[in-house]
Amino acid sequence: MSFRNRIAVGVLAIATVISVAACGNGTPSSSSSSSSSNSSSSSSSSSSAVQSDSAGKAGTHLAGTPVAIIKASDTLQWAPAAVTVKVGQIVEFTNPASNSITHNVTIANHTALSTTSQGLYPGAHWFVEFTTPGKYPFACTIHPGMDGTITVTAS
Ligand SMILES: [Cu+2]
Repeated sequence: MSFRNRIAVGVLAIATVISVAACGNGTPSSSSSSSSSNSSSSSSSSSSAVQSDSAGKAGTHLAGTPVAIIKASDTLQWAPAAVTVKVGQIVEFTNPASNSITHNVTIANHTALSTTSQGLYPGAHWFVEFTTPGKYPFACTIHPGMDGTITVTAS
């Protein structure tokens, strides 16, 4: 009688361990596979340091070849100050290494597309790609009057 009870308890205990182990194996493996795909996608975006908002994306590197290059000058101007590109095309801001003044690229109303506090130092590049047509005024906020406009047309 007590021997049978022990067997029953033993079987029950084993069954419980198996079901807990199976459940324990299933949950972490599925969550780790989803979290690893999450971390790989977030690490790839953070390694290229791409910022974005509803109007487009920007960063120190963007995949693709720029179709327009806007240079900052030590005479506190952008050259050219006005460019027209299509949706999906890349605009490059550059401050040639031969310059001595640090500027910044501030896209009006689009903090996410603007340079970080590091600015556009001599030798730096800043790439912007718009996904929404429109007129995008930009400026170097360090130097009043150093501004321009990017016009983005539909592709
Ligand atoms: Cu400037």
